[in-house]
Amino acid sequence: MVISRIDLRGSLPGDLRDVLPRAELDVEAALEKVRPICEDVRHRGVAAVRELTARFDGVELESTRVPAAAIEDALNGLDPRVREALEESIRRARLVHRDQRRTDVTTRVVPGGTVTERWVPVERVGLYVPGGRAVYPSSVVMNVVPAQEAGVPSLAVTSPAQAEFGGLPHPLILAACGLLGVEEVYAVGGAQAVAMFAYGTEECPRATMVTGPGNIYVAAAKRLLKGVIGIDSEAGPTEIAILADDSADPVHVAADLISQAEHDVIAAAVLVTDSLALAEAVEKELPEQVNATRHRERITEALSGRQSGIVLVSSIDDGIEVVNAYAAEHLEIQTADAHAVAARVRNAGAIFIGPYSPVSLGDYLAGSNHVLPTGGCACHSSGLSVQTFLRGIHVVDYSREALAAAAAHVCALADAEDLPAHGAAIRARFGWEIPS
Ligand code: HSO
Ligand code: ZN
Repeated sequence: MVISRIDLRGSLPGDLRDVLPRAELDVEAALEKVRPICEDVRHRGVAAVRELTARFDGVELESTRVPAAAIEDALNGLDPRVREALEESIRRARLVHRDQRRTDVTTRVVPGGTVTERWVPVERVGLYVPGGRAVYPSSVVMNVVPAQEAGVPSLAVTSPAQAEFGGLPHPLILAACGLLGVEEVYAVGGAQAVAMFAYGTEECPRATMVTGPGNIYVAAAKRLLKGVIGIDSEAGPTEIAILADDSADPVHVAADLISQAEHDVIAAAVLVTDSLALAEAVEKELPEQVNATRHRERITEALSGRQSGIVLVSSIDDGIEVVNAYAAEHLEIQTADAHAVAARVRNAGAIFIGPYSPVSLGDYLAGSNHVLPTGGCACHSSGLSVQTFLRGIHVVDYSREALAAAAAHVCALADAEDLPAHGAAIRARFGWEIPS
């Protein structure tokens, strides 16, 4: 296992993004494949969804909706240890997400003139949960909790039908739905699931928004149908960056890099350090830990891929510049003064401070959300939150006097933009005069 080294000691290049490792995902190429699928669901509804499920998942669905009894059974069959952990994960996530709720704010702009920003949840959310290799009940928690705390009135989950589970989604997914009180679940995956939510079928009412990670076809369908339906940000392969100095423990650093490389052969693990000794110790530690772990092939490929590497810098100041340019999904700070260093980070999906806040904690139990911007999108986007499911509606309320006081300015701007009918809409209320 060889992780590459990028030596940026000396001066940093002008555009750091050119030299930093990063995977590229070609969603565009999948668009042509998903277009006919989405059209089919649009025109033929549930019949198309059933046919596509038979073709792609090898399951003949009687109904696309999962019966309540199946959710109940999954819950009853859930390992008590996992149940307890999921319950605690839900409890902590609720604590954090409940505090994100915003209150309506009314601003008195002028006497008799107010603007209120009213926060209103979207009507109905469809949540996509992947099946196959990545079965993540924790992601069900991370998507459902913010939607529920936002007050979304209607919430449905969909996950691919699995032949090995009698044509139902994976039982862990169903059990997580049961624990979260989600009763509307579908056994539909792929692009057809996104189309099902976007257009609605005889069995599934259309949704206003679809969220959740998925494979490249799910991402392509979301891109294609954006506008027909609201989407969250596109989730790319997971990333961890660690900014560390010689105070960091190489055993922890290696373990944390490996933990996220475990997700996918295209997952990214990047260590940024000013300590050659730490870099060397981590290089030595990585193969030892990788060899001892179950998914060693996948991890080896991820760590030796061009998206991963150890970046050597001459100071932690330079390291901060590097991690800000990289804008990692997850950023760990393992330096002597970790809080002060973290305070200077401007771009990251989530920041994990010090030796006892590893990303794995955040994946499951910190209370923070693990659906975070990838691929450098952390420089302009945030992770999933209650805010994702809310819209701020401006409510404008002016009295006759307050409108009169604004009339001349409105008319001046309307004239300047050659939109006289805009001004007329004001003057019509005052006998066609501009009140002075
Ligand atoms: N690290 C992933 C989330 C996850 N980890 C789910 C384990 N299960 C992306 O943040
Ligand atoms: Zn993870």
